[in-house]
Amino acid sequence: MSAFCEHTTKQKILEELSDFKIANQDVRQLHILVHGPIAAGKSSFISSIASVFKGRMVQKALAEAAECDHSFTKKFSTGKLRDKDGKVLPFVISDIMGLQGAEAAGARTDDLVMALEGHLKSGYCFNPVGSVQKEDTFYNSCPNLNDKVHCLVSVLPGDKIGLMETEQVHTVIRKLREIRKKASELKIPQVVVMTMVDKACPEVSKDLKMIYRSKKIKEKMLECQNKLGVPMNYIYPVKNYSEEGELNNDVDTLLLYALKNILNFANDHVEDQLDN
Ligand SMILES: Nc1nc2c(ncn2[C@@H]2O[C@H](COP(=O)(O)OP(=O)(O)O)[C@@H](O)[C@H]2O)c(=O)[nH]1
Ligand SMILES: [Mg+2]
Repeated sequence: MSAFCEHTTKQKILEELSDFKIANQDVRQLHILVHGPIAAGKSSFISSIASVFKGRMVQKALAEAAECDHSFTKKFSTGKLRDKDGKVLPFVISDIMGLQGAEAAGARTDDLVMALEGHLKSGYCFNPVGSVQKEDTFYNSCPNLNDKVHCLVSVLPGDKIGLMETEQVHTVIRKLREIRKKASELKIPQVVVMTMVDKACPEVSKDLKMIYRSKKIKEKMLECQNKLGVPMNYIYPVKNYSEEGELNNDVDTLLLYALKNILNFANDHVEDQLDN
């Protein structure tokens, strides 16, 4: 199934999600961790999701990871999301600073692994030079299921994937694969959200409903599959809100379709923990 069929209209997904029940009482909110290269559209994805639920545009800066005291670093933040009636949504999405091509720049893979395991508290400042220490105020020494990550989302830019084969790109991809490997060991479900579909294909830019018919988009999704080893059916193409002044049904539908699947996988994961 895909977005834009009769079962997956925006309204149907919103109704489904308004009845959403977390499958494990130990979990207050499902925790989605978003990672990926710098400028892949991670912050935009979070603010776009926030906008869909608010029913109006939410500024990216509000949804984005706050700056730390020292420049260039970002805080690990897991802000609450609310719907248009102010009700807190049953999930949080963590925003982190992007992975960079240089070995010692951007978020550190060991910090991301700490985040997966629930050791990073919201407010932790990423430090490209060293990872979190046990003495740090923002280190959680005994995380419970609620603190852990329940689904890992790799955000990749559809317009750039496969174009640049530089050393930096290889380093970013290697970091992404390392984190995915760790997530697999922890049995955390994983998906890819492929952004910038409007930039990757002019036809899709004109009409988002063309997304599953576009050869270019299919090619880019295959690239994602090959680069990261994620099967095609776990790759969700989306267009984030970037310059729009108001919401658009097709944009919302694609975003909601990706989110619905992410939440179902996260819920399966916490349900599996019931038996442990
Ligand atoms: N055209 C288009 N622009 C996007 C999309 N997603 C993000 N952007 C723009 O790409 C730039 C980087 O996005 P941002 O969310 O800051 O990336 P981050 O570094 O991964 O958090 C911003 O100027 C966004 O407005 C998209 O799907 N389509
Ligand atoms: Mg960002």
